[in-house]
Amino acid sequence: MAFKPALVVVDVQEDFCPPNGSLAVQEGRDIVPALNALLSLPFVIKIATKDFHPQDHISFASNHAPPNNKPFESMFTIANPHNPGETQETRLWPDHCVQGTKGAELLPELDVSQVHHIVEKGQDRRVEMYSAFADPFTSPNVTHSNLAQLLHEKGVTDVYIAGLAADYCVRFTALDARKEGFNTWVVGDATKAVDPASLPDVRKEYEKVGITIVGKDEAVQRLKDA
Ligand code: VGL
Ligand code: ZN
Repeated sequence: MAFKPALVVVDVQEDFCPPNGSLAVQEGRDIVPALNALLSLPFVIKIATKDFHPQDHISFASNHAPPNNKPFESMFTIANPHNPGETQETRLWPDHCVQGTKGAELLPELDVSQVHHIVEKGQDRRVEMYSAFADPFTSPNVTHSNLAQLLHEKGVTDVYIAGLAADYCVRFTALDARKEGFNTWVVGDATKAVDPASLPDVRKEYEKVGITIVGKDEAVQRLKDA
């Protein structure tokens, strides 16, 4: 059986990390040593993703009218711009990862010299896009990145996913990797969650679709043995 593994490091950006991130995930910075260990390995392709929003992005609470514009709390129904009958209930956030700002930058301690491609996502102001592959709409899909193409072109069989945040962008990137047909592995101890209490449900979701959570040591060993 061929084993052609890819690594996708999701959204390891200043705005998702202490001490200054607007949407800081607790201990978000602490996963960098694990990520750098993964980045040192001979994956067929290593990709870093960036949440990369325009200032008028629909997911920013600041772009909505009160009273339903509380960051982290308010929900908003986004309609597919091509099909108002298809809707997505989504959470509103503080402004984050705005194109051209410090908050959108990858952490300087992340070993970007090992990264082959950077995939930017969330540029379309009209839709939320947690997944590094595509927005969540299907009838029709509104926008997608070149990630699926990059992975398929390289003949990738297995996708290892780590980074931020375990319950949002890592989760939806993993679900889409599985839908693309890849053996999908989430490196659990190289992620952190916005809401750690949600992780049992995320694990159940992974189990249902055949995504496996692995430890970083296990992932490192698999790559070394390959
Ligand atoms: C993310 C919330 C909003 C993430 C991105 O990278 O997990 N979370 N935008
Ligand atoms: Zn975002």
